[in-house]
Amino acid sequence: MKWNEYIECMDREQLTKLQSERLSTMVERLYYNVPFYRKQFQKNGIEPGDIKSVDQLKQLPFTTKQDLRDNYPFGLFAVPVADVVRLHASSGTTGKPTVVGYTRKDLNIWSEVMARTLTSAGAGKTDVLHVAYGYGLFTGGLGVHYGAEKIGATVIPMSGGNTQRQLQLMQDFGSTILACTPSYALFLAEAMAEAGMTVDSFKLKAGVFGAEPWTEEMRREIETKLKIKAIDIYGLSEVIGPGVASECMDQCGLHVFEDHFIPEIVDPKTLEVLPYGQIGELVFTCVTKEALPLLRYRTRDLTVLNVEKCSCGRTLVRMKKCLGRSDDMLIIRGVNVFPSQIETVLLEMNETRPHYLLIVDRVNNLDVLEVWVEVDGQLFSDEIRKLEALKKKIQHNIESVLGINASVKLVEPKTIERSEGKAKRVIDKRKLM
Ligand code: DLL
Repeated sequence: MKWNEYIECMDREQLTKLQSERLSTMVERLYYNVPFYRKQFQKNGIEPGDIKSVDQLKQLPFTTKQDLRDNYPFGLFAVPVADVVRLHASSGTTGKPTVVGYTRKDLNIWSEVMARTLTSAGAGKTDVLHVAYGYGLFTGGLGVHYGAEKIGATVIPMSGGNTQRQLQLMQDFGSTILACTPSYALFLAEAMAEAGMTVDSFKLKAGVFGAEPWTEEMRREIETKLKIKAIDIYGLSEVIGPGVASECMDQCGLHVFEDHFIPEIVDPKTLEVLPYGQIGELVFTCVTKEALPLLRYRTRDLTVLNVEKCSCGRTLVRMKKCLGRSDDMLIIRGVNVFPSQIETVLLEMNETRPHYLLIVDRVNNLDVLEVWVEVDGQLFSDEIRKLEALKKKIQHNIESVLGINASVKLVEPKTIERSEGKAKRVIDKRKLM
């Protein structure tokens, strides 16, 4: 089943034409409405009206997370804030979050692409959709929610946490589709077994999992343990949230909703555009959004595009499961974490030395973060109470800035290995790629 067969199976020539028309209008809008882009266009000698086709995308400037940060909070909006009906936010590279805005029309686009996503995972009007993605500034919960309502499914807005209650309601309400991060899906499966519940007492048939990298092995494990079809869904706040690309039931790549978000693959070092089939950094240009239509936004996600028609009949280009990142962002329990954010927290406290190490692991299918920090040797000869207090303070500050729970280990000077080149700040034991 397809939600929008006309678009999803469109002849590519016709699709390119549609993209070109939309891009051309968008460039003109940005020229007049966003000073940041106007300046860039002028610098590159681009006049409104110059861009007429997607082939000219490469003439346009890139946009990065840093640009969003420099224009925090609303500087890149292309409409007055009064026309924005919703804000969401995700982690920035340091203290300030990345803020994204939606007009009413943007929310409609979002529901449309999420309706396509859920339909391609086999969901429909008769399904009961259990949403365990977080509701709030994170785009996961509300993004799935609106798409699910659009297709007429029965939505359970659970949000995260309280695993026992999640399982109980899933069982009582006869949920058929589960929406959460893949690691939480595995955690639920395990909790189910521990609670003595059998998977056959549930009605689950599929899950839409994303927001963090996961492997084919994890997919197999989820599918076996929960007896469902596990569908990979991809998105990022800056582009719209979930609903940028989604697998179909054939599970051979994620269809990019490129009538709204035009993808390119570039070499992350030279920024040169790479042909289909080559691995590189995924870049998106939004051609229909009103509030925050970014041009050539560098996602930092590494993948490959495949333009061959899918066995499901869709002609939309497919991206491979994400293969890694071209920066150091980690995703811990669905939260985007940059090592630099933790560094800022530590340095601002002025009570530790500038040497730290982040150790990320997965225990019982849940991510855990341990932060090792060097402190003055003197502290170790002081009362243990002082050490404990400092540990708690660091933990608290990390939690209040990043919203994640880290366990902190204070260590003596020189415990953390020094490197001659780039400092190694992260040990990720999860093997997600
Ligand atoms: O994670 C949006 C989302 C919510 C997607 C729910 C899917 C489901 P952000 O918090 O802005 O948005 O994080 C975006 O998460 O650049 C990727 O690095 C990573 N990511 C998202 N989906 C996947 C996926 C949401 N399916 C960042 N596989 C992106 C691997 C993913 N990584």
